[in-house]
Amino acid sequence: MNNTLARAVSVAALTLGLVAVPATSYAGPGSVVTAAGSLTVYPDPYGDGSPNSTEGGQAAVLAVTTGGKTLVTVRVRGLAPNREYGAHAHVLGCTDSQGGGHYQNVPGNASPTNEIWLDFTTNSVGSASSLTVVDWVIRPDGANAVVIHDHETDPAGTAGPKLACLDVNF
Ligand SMILES: [Cu+2]
Repeated sequence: MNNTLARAVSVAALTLGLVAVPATSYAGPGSVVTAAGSLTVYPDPYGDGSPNSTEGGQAAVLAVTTGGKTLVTVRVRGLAPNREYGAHAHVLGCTDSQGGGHYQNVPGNASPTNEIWLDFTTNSVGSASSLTVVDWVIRPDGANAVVIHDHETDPAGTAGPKLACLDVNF
């Protein structure tokens, strides 16, 4: 692991609460984007009136770009316990076409190396975190949200209905 990536991982560890050091001790190169707050929860995601398990949930996202790579972490809480969700970086903001489509480095190819996939499984109290690193940098204003989906992402890049969203100015 090179120095810049190691630094990015240490920032991620801080954000995930794994290391008890003030985040202000970070002073590395590259760009850092953070976002946190209550999820924008989409009404009736299944179209049949069944409940949305993300109601009342919160999320925090960290994106670190350094050395031509991008590291993204998401933390969630207040979701259903012991449950798998899909999550990705999306092109549009939460209230604009529910985030639109997935951000893709090379348009037209859905994969975890060409998109930012952040699937997670909640613990017994409905919290989770996930992390991904891709070998490219997000284009300016190219991605504007993290969207949480009903189930884990399949190889074709689909993950079921959109349940909730956090605006992130990647
Ligand atoms: Cu998605």
